[in-house]
Amino acid sequence: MTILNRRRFLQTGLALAAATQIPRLVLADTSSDDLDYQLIVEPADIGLIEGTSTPAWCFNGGFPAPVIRARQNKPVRIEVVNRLAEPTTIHWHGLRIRNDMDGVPFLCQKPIQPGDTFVYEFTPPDAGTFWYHPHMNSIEQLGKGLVGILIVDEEQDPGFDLDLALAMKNWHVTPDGAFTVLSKPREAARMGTPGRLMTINGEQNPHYQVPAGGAVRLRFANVDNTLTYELNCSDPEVQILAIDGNPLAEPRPLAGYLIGPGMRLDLGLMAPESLGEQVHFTHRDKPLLSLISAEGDARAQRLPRLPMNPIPPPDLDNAETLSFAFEWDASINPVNENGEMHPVFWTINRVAWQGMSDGHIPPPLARLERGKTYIFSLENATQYHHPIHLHGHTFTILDSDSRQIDSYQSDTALLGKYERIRVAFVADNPGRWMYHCHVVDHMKTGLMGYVEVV
Ligand SMILES: [Cu+2]
Repeated sequence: MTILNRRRFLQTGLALAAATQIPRLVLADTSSDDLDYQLIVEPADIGLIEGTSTPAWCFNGGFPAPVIRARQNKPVRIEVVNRLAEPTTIHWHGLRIRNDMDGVPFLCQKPIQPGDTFVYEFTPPDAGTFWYHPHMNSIEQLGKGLVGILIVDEEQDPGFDLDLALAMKNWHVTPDGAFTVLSKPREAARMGTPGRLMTINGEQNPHYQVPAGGAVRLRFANVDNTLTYELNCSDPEVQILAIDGNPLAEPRPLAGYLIGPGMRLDLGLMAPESLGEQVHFTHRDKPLLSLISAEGDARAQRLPRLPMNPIPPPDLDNAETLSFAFEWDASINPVNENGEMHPVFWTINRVAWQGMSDGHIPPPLARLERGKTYIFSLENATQYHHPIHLHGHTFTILDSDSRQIDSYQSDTALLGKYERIRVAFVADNPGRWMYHCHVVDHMKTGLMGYVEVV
């Protein structure tokens, strides 16, 4: 058995494992003090299906993208080099950082032009599982592979024996590895255009070795454009430790949890004691990945607990409620400056997002007073799921009109069919913050806007 040392895993672990297609033991990296990264955004041929090649767009020439590891309350500096033939920006999903580092073109920064570089520098206040992706031409840039996991390590190592980052993506490719159409209007008007090749870290149903009897942390991140995963596990003892980056006060059972696009789930489990025993994860009836108990260094006696993040508690007694209705309306199909029809299907409070450009930024959906608590009442007036994401803030999910929700903290609220969910947060981060559905087909056909904190 190969045991990679911690630093070597950070640099090569996932790429090496993907290339050799063998079961592997990967160790947690919680000791890194090298917090500077360079991300090169570039076209690269990758092998998703054996014997074929897919003309993807990648970070640093491969998939999965480098797992960025930052540390809570420590600055991190990431240089982005754009080697695409079109502009891009990078957004750090779920991080409560300064507005000018949030990576939204025109609203927060100028687009990074082909050949140009931009340095992002921020200090994450919260520990947990986050992710990064462009915020331009999202159907194509995310759909072709520009998605990566960002981990913010706790100030004190919680003490897992193994820590696995798991990027969930359903690729729009044929059996020959060629891309199919990433977005079809007919599908964009419904649940979004689904991919066909279900992968974890770019592999179909991978098998990972875990240290027998060890405490394992699994960081699932749904980096897909469209699909909501329904996650189940063969081990009934598996626990949800954190949702969307934020630890729970008490762990919860997994029980078919729904992970919408943009969302994350940290699970904890004790690996089986007997060598060779397997644990399986599925999406509905489809296999996602398996764990195999192997010899390894298992020191933890039980599942470690995670410290809560310092999210400011909402002041519900003095909160202002704002209502947002997410609706379907295909009657508006504006023509762009080139005379092309741009399909629009979705609206927020009857307004469809028309996009931004240099010198043209539409008005905000709401202006929020800095320091004040807001309750957003999110109403899904459609039969399709919408994972509604707010940038720059972490909200508390309060309740739903159609199911029991135990309150938790999140940046993305998954609205089910005709469901209304209320979320609350302190508008403490000044700037203009995107507020949109994370089904990329929906956000690109109207379901997007922003709020301004002043
Ligand atoms: Cu949506």
